[in-house]
Amino acid sequence: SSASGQTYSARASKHSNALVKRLFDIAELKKTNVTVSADVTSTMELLELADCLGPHIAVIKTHVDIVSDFSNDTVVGLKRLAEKHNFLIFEDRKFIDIGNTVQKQYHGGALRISEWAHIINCSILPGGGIVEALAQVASSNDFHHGPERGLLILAEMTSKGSLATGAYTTASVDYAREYKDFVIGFISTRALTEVQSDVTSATEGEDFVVFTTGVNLSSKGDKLGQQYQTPKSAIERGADFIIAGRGIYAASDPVEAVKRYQKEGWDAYLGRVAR
Ligand code: 5FU
Repeated sequence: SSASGQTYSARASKHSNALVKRLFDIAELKKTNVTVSADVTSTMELLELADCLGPHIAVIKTHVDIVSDFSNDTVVGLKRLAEKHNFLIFEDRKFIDIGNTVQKQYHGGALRISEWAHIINCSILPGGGIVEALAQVASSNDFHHGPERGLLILAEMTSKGSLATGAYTTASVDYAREYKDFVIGFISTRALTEVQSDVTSATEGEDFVVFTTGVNLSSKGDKLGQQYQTPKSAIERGADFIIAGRGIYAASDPVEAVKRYQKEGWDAYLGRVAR
C-alpha cells in the first residue's frame, strides 16, 4: 500500500533517511502530527510560543526574516527548546533563485539557516539546479556541525490563484525523485504519489513526507487569498503533517487550541491508517 496508509512507526522503520525516521518517531512518541507556524515578530514571542506549544507539536515552522530582533539569542533559544520538547525546526524561507545565490542564503548570511534548521523548502521554479545547490551545502565537508538536514519541495500553494499547479507540480515530484536523498517530501495540499511524468514514476517503497499548510478549524480563509481546510480534510487528502499558524497562535488560548489541532489531526491519522 502507499506510504500514507501506513503508520508513522512502520514508515520510520523502513525509511532510509535519518531525519525522516526521527520525524516519524517524534510523531509517534508525542502522538502529534501538528506543525505550528509560529509567525510572530519578536524573539520573546517566538520562544514563548515554542515553549508552551512544544509538548504538542512535532515541528515548529519559522519565518525568521519576520523576527524584528533576530539574533544569536533567537537561534540559541530555539535550539534549546527543540531539544527540551523534542521537535524539529523548519525554516519556511522558500528559496527561489539561482544555485549560487541560494547557497549563500542557506549557509551563512544574516540568518545562518543551515546551522539550526532541520528542514528547509524551495520552489523549483528556477529548475533542478536549486535542489542540487542546496543539497551540496547540506552535505559539504566544511559542515559537520548543525542538525541533520532535509528539503521539502514547494509543490503547491494554498493561496487563491496559485500557479504552482499542473506541470510545475509534476516537475516538483520529478526533482524529488531525482534527489531523494536530500528531498524528504513536499509542501502540498494532498499526497502526490500518483503523479507520473515522462521523466519519472513512483518507485517501489517511495515515501515522501507531505506537509500541508492552510489548515484552520474555524476559518475558511483570509482577506489576502489564503484558503483553509480542516485538519481532518488535510489528513484525509494525504497530509502527514498539518501546518497551522493563526488558528493556533492567534487563538485566545494557544495551548488549548494546539491541543484541539493535535487531537483532530491524530484522530484523522488513526482513521486513515485503519482503513
Ligand atoms: F507554501 C505555503 C502555502 O502555500 N501556504 C501557506 O500558508 C506556505 N504557507 C505558510 O503557512 C505561510 O507563509 C504561513 O507561514 C503559514 C500559514 O499561516 P496561517 O496563519 O495558518 O494562514
